[in-house]
Formats: sequence, C-alpha cells, structure tokens
Amino acid sequence: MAGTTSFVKKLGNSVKKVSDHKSSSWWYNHHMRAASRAVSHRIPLVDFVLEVRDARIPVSSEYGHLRYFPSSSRNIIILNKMDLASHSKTKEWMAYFKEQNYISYAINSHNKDNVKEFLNFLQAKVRDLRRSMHLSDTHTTTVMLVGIPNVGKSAFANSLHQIGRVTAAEKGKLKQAKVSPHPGETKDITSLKIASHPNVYIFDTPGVLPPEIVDVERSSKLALTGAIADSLFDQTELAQYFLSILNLSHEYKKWGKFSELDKENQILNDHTQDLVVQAVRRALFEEIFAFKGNLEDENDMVQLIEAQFTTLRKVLNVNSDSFDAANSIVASKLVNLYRTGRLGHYTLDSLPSTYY
Ligand SMILES: Nc1nc2c(ncn2[C@@H]2O[C@H](COP(=O)(O)OP(=O)(O)OP(=O)(O)O)[C@@H](O)[C@H]2O)c(=O)[nH]1
Ligand SMILES: [Mg+2]
Repeated sequence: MAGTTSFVKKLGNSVKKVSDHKSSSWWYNHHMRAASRAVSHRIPLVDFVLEVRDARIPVSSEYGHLRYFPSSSRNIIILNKMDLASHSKTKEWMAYFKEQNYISYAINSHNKDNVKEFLNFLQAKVRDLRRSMHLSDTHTTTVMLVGIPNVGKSAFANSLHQIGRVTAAEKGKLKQAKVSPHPGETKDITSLKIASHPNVYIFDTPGVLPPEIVDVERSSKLALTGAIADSLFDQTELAQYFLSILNLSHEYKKWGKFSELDKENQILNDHTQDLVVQAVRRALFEEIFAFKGNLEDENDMVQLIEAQFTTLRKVLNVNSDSFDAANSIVASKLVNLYRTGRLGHYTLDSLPSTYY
C-alpha cells in the first residue's frame, strides 16, 4: 500500500542494518546459534512439533528452519496471539493453511477455555499416534514448541502445563517457563508435563530468527510485533509504521462514536489506564477525521502522522526539551498500546492474491 511504503522501507532498512552488523550482541548471537542447532537436532526425535507463529503475521513469523525437514502430519501450526489479530483474517488464514495441507490452530495463550480445547485436540492426535504405532501405555509422548522470538511459546507451554497436569500428586509441582514482553528471554530447552497416564511432555525452546532477513516488509512486521529487540532501533520508526497501518484501516472508525455525555461517564467510571486509551483513540480518530489529504499519497500520510504525534504529545502530557526525545516517549507508549491490543486488531500479512 503506497501510504505505508516509505515507513516500511525506513524501518525495514534499520532492521537490515542491525542484522548486517554481525557484531550485534542480540541478533543471531551465540545463544541463538546454539539454540537453533539444539532445536534442529531434536526435531526428528519428538512425536509432534508445534510451530508457534504470531496470528498477526501468519507467514512473516514462519520458523524457517522447519523447511529443512519433510512436512508431516505431526507438525501443527499454532497461530498464537489470536486476540490481537483480525478475527475474520485468522479464519481466512486457517482455511488457506488447510488448503495447503497444513494443520493449523488459532490460540490465545491467556484464554483457559481456548487452551483446554487445544489440549483435547492434541490428546486425540496423541491417541491416534499411539494406535497407529502400536505404542505401549508406558510410552511417553513428546511435543516440541518451536518458533521465532516473542510469539508466546513459553506462555503457551505454561498454560498447557497448568491446565493439563492432572493427578493430585502433581498439583504441588507446578513449574513455570519464563514469559517476558521482550524477545529472546528463553535461553534453554525445558520440559513441562502436560498429561499423565500416558505421559505427555512439552518442550519449550528459545526463539530463533534467521541470520539475516532481506525482505524489508517482513523485517518491519517482525519489529512492530515485537520479535526483534526494541533496543536495536528507533521507537519512532515503529510507531510511524503502525500509524500508517492504522490510518489506512477501518479500526479507528469505531472510536468516533463516543458522545460528550459518554465522555463524562467514562471519566467517572474508568480507571486511569482506560482513560489514557480512550484519550489516545479519540485524538487519533479526530486527526484522521479532520485530515483532508489523500492517504494513499506518501507525503500526505507523513503530514497526518506528524499531526498525530503533535496531538499525542499533548494528550499524553509529554514534556521534553528535545523534540526527538518527546516523540520517542510518545512512540513507546503508542507501540505498547498497539501490542496489548488496545488500538485495534490488525493482521499485517495478506493472503496470496492467487488464493482468492
Ligand atoms: N495478547 C496475547 N499476548 C500473549 C499471548 N501469548 C503470549 N503473549 C505475550 O507475549 C509476550 C511473549 O511471550 P513469551 O511466551 O515470553 O514468548 P516466547 O515465544 O517464549 O519468546 P522467547 O522466549 O523470546 O522466544 C509476553 O508478554 C506474553 O504475555 C497471547 O496469546 N495473547
Ligand atoms: Mg520463551
């Protein structure tokens, strides 16, 4: 889309610079290299591989290393963070994967019912496998989670463990994989029990990115959704890219519906965080609504985003001597609101045009 192109290029090139700079302590460092080898070594040894992807970017978050292994009915694509993606697009993506002969399952790792349903689905697969392989009741089934950083592998592993551990004797032995909003948190492969009699174990693994990403669009999407450490580039570029997506979407149109009376009621009823969210939404809506330019035109889009930053500096009460520092604070807040789903639901990858 023309209106987003310059922001995609700018951010994508910043990411590329970091990945080209081989001395970067974060990108494909020795942890990631070692993890990549350890995961690849184990893939042929486990019974099931759950490839966790981000539902907002079902293709851009692919775990490339899996391509080196033959595709199998024991591989399942997990579209995690479905609560942050467009619901209708997730359905379309699942239909697409089905057509391509992949098994996929959409998940919100924070939703117990959703994880419980998945566990039942997985148990059925485990039973089928045991039957077809004539495995004894003492055979332990192994399931490995693989994926790029920050897609929610550890959160998913914890939820499966919490819901799936069944016997009273095991109740006190709850383990926890470390979950963090920052990518690259998991450093080792750990196992958690998710079913007993017969036993099923899940392996949580460190997130791995390819050594380099040439496609600027993919890089930008990975950066915005949080798969690459934020410290590596300018937050303002992330926020500008996000705003260019928001401004071309329909999501903001829902935010203009509050009347003045509703506004007063909100102030009386909501806690501070909700007030900030409402104020940001309203400010963004009003700027787009008042804007008379053509959003398919890059220069016009730049102008609108500048106006939105100016308004947000006031709404968020950001005071700083430096213009860039103030924008950077606004940008971090905006990116945080986006990543926690409070500024709409966006699926950033488009289905191949040949699919329709
Ligand atoms: N909204 C939402 N957030 C999620 C979901 N799953 C995980 N998260 C959040 O995403 C962030 C990353 O989760 P992790 O489980 O640490 O991700 P990971 O894939 O293990 O990351 P690495 O260990 O770095 O590879 C955390 O802030 C989680 O709370 C989900 O389904 N929905
Ligand atoms: Mg992890």
